[in-house]
Amino acid sequence: MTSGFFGDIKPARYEGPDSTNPLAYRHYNPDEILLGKRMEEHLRFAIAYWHSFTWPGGDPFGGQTFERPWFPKEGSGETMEHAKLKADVAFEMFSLLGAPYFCFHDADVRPEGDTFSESASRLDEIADYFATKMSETGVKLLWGTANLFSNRRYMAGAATNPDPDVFAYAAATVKHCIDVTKRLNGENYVLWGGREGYETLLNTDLSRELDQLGRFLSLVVDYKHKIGFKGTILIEPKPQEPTKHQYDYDVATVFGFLQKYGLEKEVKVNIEQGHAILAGHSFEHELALANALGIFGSIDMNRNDYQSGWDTDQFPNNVPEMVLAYYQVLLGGGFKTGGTNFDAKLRRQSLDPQDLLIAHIGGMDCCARGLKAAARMIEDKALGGPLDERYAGWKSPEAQAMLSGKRTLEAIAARVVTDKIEPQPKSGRQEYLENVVNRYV
Ligand code: XUL
Ligand code: CO
Repeated sequence: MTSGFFGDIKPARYEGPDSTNPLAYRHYNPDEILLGKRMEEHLRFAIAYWHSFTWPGGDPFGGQTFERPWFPKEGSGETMEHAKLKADVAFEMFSLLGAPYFCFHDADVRPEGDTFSESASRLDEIADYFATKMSETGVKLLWGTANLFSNRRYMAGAATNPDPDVFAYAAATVKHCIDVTKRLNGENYVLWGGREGYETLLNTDLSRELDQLGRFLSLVVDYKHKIGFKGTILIEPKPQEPTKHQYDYDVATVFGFLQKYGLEKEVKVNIEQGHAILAGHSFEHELALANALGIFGSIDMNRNDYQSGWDTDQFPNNVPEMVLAYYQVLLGGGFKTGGTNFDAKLRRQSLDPQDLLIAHIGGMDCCARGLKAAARMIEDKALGGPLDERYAGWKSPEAQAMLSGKRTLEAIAARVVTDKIEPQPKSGRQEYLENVVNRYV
């Protein structure tokens, strides 16, 4: 028995590029093999619970636009019955889409209780409900996380709050959410530092707050090992929203932070497309940097409006950009425990149940197109060949000796004189390479 929310819509199938069926895949073909691996295993799609099932369609100028049978009537609170109906519909959607994973915050899935213990026991009850649905449908948990930003207790931060009681409450919350994530065989645990930042130095001790955040993360890592949680701990960088100065601004900032607290081998990053752009980078820059630093974990896939400068969390639809993103994912060896989580929501006028399906199907298809093109570029060494050529000079024994520390500055200087070295500039061939990429898109 289904909830009936999606009417008689049938599961989305791959129908090939010529299909005009809005509820079919034109590119996402889970069983298609790319670089020796099934497409489903490359992409590891996950659905974000919060945007599709919890967010009511509000914006700063207006409230709820979506009417969902699991939303409480105006003036009344969410009950566990609402939360279970929401779970029923969520799992129906995962199955209709053939999405292998989902992700959730504690606050998305259960009504907040009057006390910490009441909130925790409600989450446990929903986790049991999830466990049954997960075994019925085969849908798995990509990651769990705690919402440490919406409740007013976190307005001045969670781990970085001036009040140690808030630090303790947040620690207890994360401990419980990791327990639940482990119980549901989650493959990662995410920490997005929603309010871990500040508005003004007039009331902020920045150095103390960084130490608090470092301690908090160390506690989380220690606990993970203590309970034998095999998943990856992921930090999700984001600049300037909601606080003016976020401590986890971008990949480079997060790496510096991890190194300072000795955690760079323990924690990886979950990189979100829109957050990368807000930080003044491209998505592929953030991915390439995380690969270079050895901290790449997972991605939140979406897009922002390039004019508004907000984190609008739209569904991705720019294939040329996605090719370059998946190219970096593949170069790094692909996802291990991570995956492609749609941290994306409908526009608030998209009221219909099928809008939810169409949005995800379109996003999954764009990812599949990006991945297919990226895989062909790797097979053909379309960019790898020219790149090898560009750096080929470094293969010479003298160049290797400079790089490995076998030459002093004086020795290098002497050789420039004796060998009469006068470097000859070579073309970077950017336009040629851009044209090469366009052949694959
Ligand atoms: C906020 C954001 C979060 C995290 C999880 O911008 O991306 O939804 O992904 O807390
Ligand atoms: Co995100």
